[in-house]
Amino acid sequence: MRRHVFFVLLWATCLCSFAERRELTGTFGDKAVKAYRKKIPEQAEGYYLRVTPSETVVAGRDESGTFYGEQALKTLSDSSLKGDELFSYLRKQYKEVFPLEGDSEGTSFEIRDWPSVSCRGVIEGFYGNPWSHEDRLRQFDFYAGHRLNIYVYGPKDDPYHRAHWREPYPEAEAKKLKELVEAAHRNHVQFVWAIHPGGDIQWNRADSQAVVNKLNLMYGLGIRTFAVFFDDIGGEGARGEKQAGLMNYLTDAFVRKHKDVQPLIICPTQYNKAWSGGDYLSTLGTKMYPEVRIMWTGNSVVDMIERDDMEWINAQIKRKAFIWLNYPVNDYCQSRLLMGKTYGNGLDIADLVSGFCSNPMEYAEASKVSLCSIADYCWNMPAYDAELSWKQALDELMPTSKEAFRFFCENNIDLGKTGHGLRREGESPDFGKVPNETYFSRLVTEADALLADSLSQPEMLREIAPWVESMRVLGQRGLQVTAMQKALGQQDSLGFVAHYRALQKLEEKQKGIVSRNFEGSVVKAKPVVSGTVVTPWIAEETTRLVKDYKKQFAYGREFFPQQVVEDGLYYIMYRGKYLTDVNAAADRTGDFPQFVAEPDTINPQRQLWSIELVPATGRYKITNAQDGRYVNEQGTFWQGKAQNPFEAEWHTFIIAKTTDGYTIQCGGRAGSNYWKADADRIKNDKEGTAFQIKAP
Ligand code: LOG
Repeated sequence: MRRHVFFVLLWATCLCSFAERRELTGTFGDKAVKAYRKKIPEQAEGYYLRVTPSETVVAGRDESGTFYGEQALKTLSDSSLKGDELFSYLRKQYKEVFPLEGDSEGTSFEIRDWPSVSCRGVIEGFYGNPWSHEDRLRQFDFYAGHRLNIYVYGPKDDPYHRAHWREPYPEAEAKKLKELVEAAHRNHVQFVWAIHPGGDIQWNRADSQAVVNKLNLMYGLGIRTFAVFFDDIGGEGARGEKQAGLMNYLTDAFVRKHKDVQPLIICPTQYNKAWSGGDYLSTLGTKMYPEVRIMWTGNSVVDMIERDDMEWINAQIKRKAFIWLNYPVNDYCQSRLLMGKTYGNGLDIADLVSGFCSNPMEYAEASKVSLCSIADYCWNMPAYDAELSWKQALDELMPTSKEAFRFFCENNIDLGKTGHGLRREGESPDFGKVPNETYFSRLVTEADALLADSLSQPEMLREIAPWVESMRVLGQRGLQVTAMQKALGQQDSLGFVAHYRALQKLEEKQKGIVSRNFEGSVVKAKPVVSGTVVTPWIAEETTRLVKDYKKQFAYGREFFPQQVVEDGLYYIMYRGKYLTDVNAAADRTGDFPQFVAEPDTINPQRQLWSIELVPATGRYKITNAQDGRYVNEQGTFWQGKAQNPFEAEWHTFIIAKTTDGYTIQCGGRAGSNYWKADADRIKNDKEGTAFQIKAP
């Protein structure tokens, strides 16, 4: 019985507080843990952990291993799990778990744990506002808790990193950096300082020496690992053989002159497959000392990494690439926060990388959602579960408003279309599953809940506040749209217009929300929430409702934005000729409308065109009144052909008013060429012609 009470108390309170319990902590080679020598994993940073009612043992392979072991013990001490629940939890979190026999309560176990990737961490490598000193200090504490062990300092907009790389840091800044380096090392985080000289470097002795001088200064601040970046440059600086020469020179003249400096890291100019070509990569591979680590972002700038990709690059560079993952960085999509799951990287690449770093957002706290998962992934790659890791991160980061934060993150997942092509699935997963009105109300109430909880996680809240406010207004807009739907259903034109005007005010308000609106900010951002799901839905539904309304009512028209061309039937004319569906309903491949001089008195519909704003694209669909065929971007009819059904993305046009008529321009997937009158038909051309669009 006494024993029973002991067990319960044991897990209910802190393990370590029990006088009865023997605690052993040490690192391989220490006397204290000698008895467990054989159980300690071989891998660097690994540890052995043993927990029974009467003892705890932490034995690390090295100091970091002991550090991580102690942390694991601390985490587990707070747990109240036992038996199967405890073991299924442990198996998800640690590499090897062994229950210990003879414990009826099921709370005794051994763990052997070690990292999958030896260098795991973060590269502050984005454009925009660099993290603040406090941001970075908080990051290092966080890395310790998540077993991340490397931080690469390379914010593009730190002048002493890039634009003025030759110049020393002013004293005050140098002092801060020194503080950072110490804080990093205390947390078992390697601090790498990067220089970005490629923009204007001269390949001569003086500039090679300028780099050495700067590295020496940084050495004086306590930095022991260095990187040289050549990304996003052209011209002289981009020459592979010169870069390789410099890296070798720095290795000889600097790295090898110090006993405690680690091998260099380079970010090459061709840092992804899409941008590679010629013999640049193989030059680095053969000419640069093999110990120099080479960074790589994958098949493109922003990409997730898979095994085949690693095999390709490693063969080029004759070493294991050091991954620079451009996620969750949002410097190329600043209106979005990337708060979703971190998924898509292969679970079988650990043996092919020399390191794995994430380039985060300039929002240090918000980035932690993804960094938690990067940490899980790098520590125990084969067992990585993106969904589970994401959920754990959310609970950890906003413990007092878990539900609200989860909902917020669910509505800030995708980045929309960008030149880099990455998309993220699963935004606003419940939209359309619950009644819209319920969803919109929830956008408002969860935003309120988060804003009201600004004290518990003030730094996180400060960063996400503009998006939270935007989410709130988005919900309010949604509620107005819902009210417009109802008003239209009830033929209530006064109500409809009143809600429409309220909606417009909210739109203005939302447009006025700005993030990073402080003095000295390098970039400001206009928050967009659920930019892939709810935001476009509201825009489209509004357009659709207004169009419907205009068909039925005259009241309040002045409040709606005027369309360039109101929906209706028109002649499309060029130099007095009518665009005509000469083979109406022929539906032949390649059939096209032609300009005809005479009005068609027998089939006037052939010369009439329905022009209609399509809410989904905000562009116009142009179809013939006689047979409903649409004109495509080539000025040709294809409707009815199975291989080319109408697609708003391709087949809607921007109509703009000019001094002598209207231009008709492609958009979306169809590019940006214009309709050009060419002899008697329309061609697709860089330059457009002005058409007359006239009501009959
Ligand atoms: C930059 C990086 C930037 C990222 C995303 C590398 C190696 N360099 O296109 O500083 O944050 O893409 O915009 C980059 O990725 N250039």
